[in-house]
Amino acid sequence: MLPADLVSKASIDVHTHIYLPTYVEMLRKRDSVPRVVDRNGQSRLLILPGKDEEDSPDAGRPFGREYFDIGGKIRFMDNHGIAVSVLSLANPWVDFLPPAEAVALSRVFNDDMEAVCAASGGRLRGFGVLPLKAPAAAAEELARISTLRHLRGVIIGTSGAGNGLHDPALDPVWAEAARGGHMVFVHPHYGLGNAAYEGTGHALFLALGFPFETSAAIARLILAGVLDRHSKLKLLVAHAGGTLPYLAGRLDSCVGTERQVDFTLKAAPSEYLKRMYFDSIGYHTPALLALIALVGHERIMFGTDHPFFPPRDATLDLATCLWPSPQENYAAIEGLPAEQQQAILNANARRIMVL
Ligand code: 5CU
Repeated sequence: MLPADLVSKASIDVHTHIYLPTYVEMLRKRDSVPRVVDRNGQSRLLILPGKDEEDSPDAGRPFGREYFDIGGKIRFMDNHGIAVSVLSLANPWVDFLPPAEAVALSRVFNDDMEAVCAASGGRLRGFGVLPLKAPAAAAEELARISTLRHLRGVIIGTSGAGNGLHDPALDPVWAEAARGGHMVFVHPHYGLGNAAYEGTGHALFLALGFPFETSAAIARLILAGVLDRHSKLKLLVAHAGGTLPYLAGRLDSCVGTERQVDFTLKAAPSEYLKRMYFDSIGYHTPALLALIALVGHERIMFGTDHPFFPPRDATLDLATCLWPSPQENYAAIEGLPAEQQQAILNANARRIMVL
């Protein structure tokens, strides 16, 4: 249960990241992406695919305290009206590590996340991470996570064991997630269609590549029958469902008329989307209206994506200023009826994430 003073009106943020100190230590020791490097007196974070090939001192982005400082996270929450955050390790989690290392470090990061949340006076809960390249060990770790009192499920990327979320090798993970009622937060990292974004910095990779990646991964998971085999699986889909709320009808139509492949699904693809959960990170009321029209407002929970998308103005004090990106997300929610706003900002997360 949340402390009574946190229950009322303030928001609950289910999409907010941190690089835990042990994770940063690992990134600093690496000599290929993902890594943290010191250049021209500044730490820079290189996580996205291809950043090692960028021959520029400006590759990646400035790596400030906002990426790893828990005190800063709490101050950000206070400044932006957030009572409780469900914290997740930021991408690329343990996806890039060899399986044995991923297994060992997942345990370390999950224990660290539990400790950080336990010490937060009720302000933080967390998602764990899974070594998906070792599916049997990942299922075991998921079962162990349910013994960590402040964790509420796991965050995963779209690569799975290396072949996507539609890979049958992941069935032990889905089975344990469904059995234990663990929320699985599906988040992009790799981008899709990246060759088309050359020369646009991070802008189109994040604006288009991220949501395309999520959309394709979730669509393939549905078409592979994962939700027919594991009907109790709880999935939280990042960034307001990517493009799926807009394309759901087209997805149903194209799958329904396909002649070369018989998907033998029990329902139309959009019916499975209606069983999933979504954050509210759409930056635009019409995007949220499309999501609500598809799944109802009861399945949508507020998110900020902090500490990504900091203000551009380098003279601002990030610890005290208002960040435009969460403000844009609040503004999009303000375009909805009052009762839906309250549900998305607070009540849905309390119910769905058992806070
Ligand atoms: O700006 C970015 O690169 C990112 C990222 O890597 N992960 C995320 O969740 N949001 C933005």
